[in-house]
Amino acid sequence: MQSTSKPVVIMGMGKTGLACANFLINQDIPIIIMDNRDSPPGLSILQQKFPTIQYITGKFDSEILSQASKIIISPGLSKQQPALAKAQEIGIPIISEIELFANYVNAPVVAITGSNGKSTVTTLLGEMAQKAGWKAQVGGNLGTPAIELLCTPAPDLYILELSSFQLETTYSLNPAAAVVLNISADHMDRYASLSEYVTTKHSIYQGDGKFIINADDPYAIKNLHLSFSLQTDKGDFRICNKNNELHLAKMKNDKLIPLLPVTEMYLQGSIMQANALAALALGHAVGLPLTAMLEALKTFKGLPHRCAWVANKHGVDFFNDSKGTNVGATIAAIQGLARKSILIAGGDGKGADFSPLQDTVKKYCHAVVLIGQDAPLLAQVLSVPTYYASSLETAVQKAATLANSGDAVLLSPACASFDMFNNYEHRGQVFEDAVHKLNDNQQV
Ligand code: UMA
Ligand code: ADP
Repeated sequence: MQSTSKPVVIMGMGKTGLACANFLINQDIPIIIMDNRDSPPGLSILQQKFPTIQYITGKFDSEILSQASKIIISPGLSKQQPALAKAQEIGIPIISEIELFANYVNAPVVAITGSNGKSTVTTLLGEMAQKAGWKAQVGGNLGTPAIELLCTPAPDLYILELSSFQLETTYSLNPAAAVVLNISADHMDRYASLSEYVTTKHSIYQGDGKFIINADDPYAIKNLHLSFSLQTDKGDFRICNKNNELHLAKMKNDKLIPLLPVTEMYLQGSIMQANALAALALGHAVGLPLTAMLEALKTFKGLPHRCAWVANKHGVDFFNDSKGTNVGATIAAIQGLARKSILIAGGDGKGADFSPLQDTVKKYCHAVVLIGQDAPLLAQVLSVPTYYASSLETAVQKAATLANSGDAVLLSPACASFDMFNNYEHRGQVFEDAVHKLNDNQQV
């Protein structure tokens, strides 16, 4: 990117805005940074670090935006902002932080998107690369902005989790391998239709890398380079039955090669098998050795707040799936447990249609305890007994009284957390604390 006298304008002072400011200032590129909140989270850090740059808070200034050399928009902001209309009209490029990264990166990139499983697959692939002795850096929507990864020497491989928000304004990433893990409705408060969301997800397939699809996903684009499936009769990476034991397997020259009995994976269940097959396909596409990848599957312990076991109280297992922030994730979590459960759900539903939850909840959950702003919308579509709780702590206590020995209590909200908590980690921690606080003598 050439230094110009016109500034790059950064919209948003969250993690992304801060990382972009840092990167561009180090490149001696003039910037202006704005946020429409009065006290955005990154403001004091920025002012301390870069006291001389221009900050605008409390609004987006359309005049300044229309004089930018380019605009870097944070993922939490939509391109449809009225303040961007003039800049769009005169053709000022509006790009994501990932596009900025694409302009500078000089090592291969693996790009991972999907409605669910992104963080898990990104982290797992990172562990596979590490086991193989490769230097890999993981980031993106996972937490560390991609552009921040460029501030240290280039690794052998970048592994990026990408959200649909980031993909909206990413045009030239050209990943060496890319996958859409699965698609179920999410962020319906941002997209006009499911098809707009699906198209945005599919835009990860850009450039000349190896593109991987989930052959079980009805929205998947057909006939790309590689596929994975939980079925035994399709997918380059699939499940097979050898000696009455299920294995992860791959197809090579029309022959099926069993790779690892699924029981040897540290994390069990079909969700994790799908994630493992996706990671194997991505690793294969970039040349990671198979033995190292399989070793990683034997030791990968997963991430917190994803169907994580918390405690057993009087025969009832409590699971924290606070990262279950959409309907698809909650269905997968309930099916993955596959046992009688009390579900705790609710929060900010992001405009979702909750009705796909109905059948799975009816099959496995004998009651649901509801929290948060969209609790009534969930109650409307569920056909099992529902109870309202005013806090997550009281929801845990109620669930404990409803559960019988041998049941599970599952926090999998199908909603974002922002109506009641700072983020999903905060919600998961409050849940875990409430579970640990349940009186061991209390009848459950
Ligand atoms: N915001 C404003 N005004 C502004 C700027 C932001 O109100 O001027 C609001 C946004 O609407 C949003 C919040 O501030 O509610 C944060 O937005 P942001 O774009 O500033 O977020 P960052 O701190 O830069 O974090 C972003 C991702 N956040 C979002 O996409 C909302 C983080 O993903 C990501 O880890 C980080 O960049 C590094 O890449 C979080 C997330 O929730 C985990 N992602 C969504 C998801 O996984 O479902 C997509
Ligand atoms: P993401 O980064 O896409 O949000 P995570 O790996 O953080 O995905 O997992 C989020 C939620 O999705 C968890 O609640 C988990 O139980 C569920 N999940 C993980 N992998 C899958 C998958 N392959 N299919 C459906 N749900 C999944």
